[in-house]
This record gives sequence, C-alpha cells and structure tokens, in this order.
Amino acid sequence: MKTIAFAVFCATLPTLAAADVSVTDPWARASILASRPGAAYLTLQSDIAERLTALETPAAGHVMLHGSETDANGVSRMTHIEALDLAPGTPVTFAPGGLHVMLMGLTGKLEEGSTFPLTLTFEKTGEITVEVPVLGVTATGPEGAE
Ligand SMILES: [Cu+2]
Repeated sequence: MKTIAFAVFCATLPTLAAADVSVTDPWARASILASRPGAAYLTLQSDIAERLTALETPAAGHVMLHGSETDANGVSRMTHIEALDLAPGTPVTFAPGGLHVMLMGLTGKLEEGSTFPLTLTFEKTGEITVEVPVLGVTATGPEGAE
C-alpha cells in the first residue's frame, strides 16, 4: 500500500512544481467608509516570464490594477493597468503612491484586524488565492501594523 501511495505522490509533483509565482506580504489599509474604494498591496515574484491578468475578491464588486503617475504640475493620478508583466526573478512590490489593487464597490468596510481572500489570475500559472490582512488606516506597509 505504501508503495502505491508514494507512486501517486510522485505523479502529482510536476503539477505542484509548476507554481513559479509567489505572492507575498499582502495587506490592505482599513477603510473609513464602505462607499470609498479600498486598496490592497502585495509583492509578486515569478521564476518565469508571467503576466497578471485578473484579480478578484468577494470583498469588492470590482477589482482593478492601478498605477500612480505624477504629471509635470506635481498632480498625481491613478492609471488603469490592463495586465502586469513580470520579468523572471524581478520582484514587483505594490505600495501606497505606486502600484495598487483598487477595490471598487466594497461589500463592507475593511475592518482593521480582519482578512479577506484575493484571487490573482496569471496567464501561465493560473489562479493563486492569498488571504489579505487589513491593517490600520495609517499603515504604510506589512510591518506598519502597530
Ligand atoms: Cu487606484
């Protein structure tokens, strides 16, 4: 019996090894009102050339990938990014004032101390779901929880 179980385990290994993308340090900032969009941040790294094509969460009706740009007058505005390309071995860190996951149409206030699942869809790797902790309203990163 043990031999058979081992053989099955080996046969499934190539599928597991296909997870070339890592999604780390997810976090979101607590929202004051559910009527305002929320924002979530994380770090992506891929061993292969990858592309993030979609994001989804039960916490929001519509999820968008946004960047931030500052124009010649120093006014910053958000830009919608259709798909994010990942170069092999180069981590991409989302942060306030830069790349962020925009959560439109929140189904409820993002309460500090709670978490919500966020599913990212990659062109080759497929779906990866992470649990996003909600930090305080003034948090600036995963270490700024206090
Ligand atoms: Cu935005």
